[in-house]
Amino acid sequence: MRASKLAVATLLAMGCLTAAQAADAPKIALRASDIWDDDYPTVRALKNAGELMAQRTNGRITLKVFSNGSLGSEKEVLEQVKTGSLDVVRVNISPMNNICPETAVPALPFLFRSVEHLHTVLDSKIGEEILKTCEPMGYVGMGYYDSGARSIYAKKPVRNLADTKGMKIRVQQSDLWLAVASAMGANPTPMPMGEVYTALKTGLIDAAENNIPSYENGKHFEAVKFYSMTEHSMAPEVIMFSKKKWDTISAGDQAIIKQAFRDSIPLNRKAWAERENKSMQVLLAGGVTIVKDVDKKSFQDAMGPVYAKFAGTDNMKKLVKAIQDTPDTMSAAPAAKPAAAPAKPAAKK
Ligand code: GTR
Repeated sequence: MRASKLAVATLLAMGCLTAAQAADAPKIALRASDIWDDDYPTVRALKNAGELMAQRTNGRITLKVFSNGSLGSEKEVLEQVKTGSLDVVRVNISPMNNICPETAVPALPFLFRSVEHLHTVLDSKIGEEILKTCEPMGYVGMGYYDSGARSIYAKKPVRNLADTKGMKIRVQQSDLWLAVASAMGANPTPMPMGEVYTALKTGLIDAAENNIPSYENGKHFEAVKFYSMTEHSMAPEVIMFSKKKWDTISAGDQAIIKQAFRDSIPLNRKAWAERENKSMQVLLAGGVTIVKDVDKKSFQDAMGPVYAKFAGTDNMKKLVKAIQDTPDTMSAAPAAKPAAAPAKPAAKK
């Protein structure tokens, strides 16, 4: 199929294609997976990326998004992306932790100081460097989407470290998360997101931890009614492209695809902020108690072993320090004085 004159002109202007390449450019029909429904901010953003690709190539490159986990759990679809039977996944960064260890860094407890700090780091070369470490494992990182801060929800309020002692808590399928929950004195049970609702309902687990929209959209609030603002991690979402597929795509088309994902990030961030508010209203109307008087320091002080184990190598230490030294906003970056890094990493939403 031939690209339209406009699309060709855009590609040529972007320096992506030679005229000969543009005339012969192949049709590319990509497939992506997400566990959430069509209204969720990650899915809306993936669809936006697809629209941008299609617009910019006059429909030559398309992206079909399979929502609602119809292609499998995050661990399963990551496997499909590795073998090349699926092109793109949007997952939380945590299921990547055991695949490429540097991805544990942005999931580390109490690392980011604010949403602005998180965005500044992810948009910087640190964010890019972390994604790059996944390429040898078969995943080309397209960028990050928002996921807010994760907090603990249970049948009872959690106000300090003593409250999580012995608690059976669901964690994501990542060694980092086993360590985080163990450092809280809890008994971690790793399982895919799709099994958490039933596990809470049947009492297989006492608690789980996630951001507000996941607690709401997963209907977990119907099973356990106390959401305690531990805000212990801001593990972001990631978009991963199959390296196997990527290597079959021309450099020009790669640039168009990556740019489309990048350009979908603002929509995601806006939709995320709105969704957090909307989900909070649903929770309050659903009888949830939001526990705000949480002694976060008691949790933060317990995370030493997690940092020792997951940020122990020179490279990981360097990444953690670079993140702590990153100012909250880019406009603060040129200041001669480096951002005051907290003695211990602190998370505040
Ligand atoms: C959510 C994330 C999902 C999934 C889930 C989990 O915040 O959006 O992709 O990773 O957490 O805890 O499994």
